[in-house]
Amino acid sequence: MSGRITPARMREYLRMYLVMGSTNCREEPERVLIEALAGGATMFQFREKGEGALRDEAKLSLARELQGMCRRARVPFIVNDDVELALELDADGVHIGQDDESAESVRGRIGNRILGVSAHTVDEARRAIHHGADYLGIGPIYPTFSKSDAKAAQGPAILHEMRRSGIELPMVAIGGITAGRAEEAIRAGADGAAVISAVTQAEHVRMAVEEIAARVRAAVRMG
Ligand code: TZP
Ligand code: MG
Repeated sequence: MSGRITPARMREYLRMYLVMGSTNCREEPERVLIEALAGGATMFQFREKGEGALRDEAKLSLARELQGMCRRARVPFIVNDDVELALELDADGVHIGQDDESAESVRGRIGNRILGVSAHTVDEARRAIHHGADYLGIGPIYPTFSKSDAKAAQGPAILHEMRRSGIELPMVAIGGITAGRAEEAIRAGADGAAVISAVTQAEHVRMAVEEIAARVRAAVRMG
């Protein structure tokens, strides 16, 4: 990529952002991702975390596999909190939380790759922007079972608050997002939905992605 991603392109990539690792999946993660890409996932985050998560060679090998699928679908492949892995794979970007390496330092290491930062308050959002974030992950918006150390759900009001406070960077809502809740998150100010369980635990992954993407796009058009 030459130069930083534009906010307009970033917003499009955030519409239906699938986040997952092997521990989130009921079947092989490769199968889940194939179906999700067929359903129109617009970006993918490899988040290999929690009990039973793969490490070292096994993690690298799964990451490579999933990255290849994303490349073929022309969907950006983002690595959660592992700059070394992202650089080794030449990934499209990195996502970090507030307890990870600082945004400033990660930006210095990844050049123009996409940088996503989780933020829970307006102050955290401002700092992330100052340090070079391309998008913000805001949540948990609703209660979640997919993150063991998740903070309390803040509801869609936090998205409103960010926008009211002048935060204009592309924002994705995360935490308990389902097709039924996607519209509310977009109306509150998010540009897209980041989803783990509503996709990975779905009976029909492709249909789940299609439905969330359609609801998000309808809400974006109405906004
Ligand atoms: N960050 C905030 S909530 C969350 C992360 C990674 C988990 C989202 O998972 P789900 O299953 O979509 O609630
Ligand atoms: Mg993290």
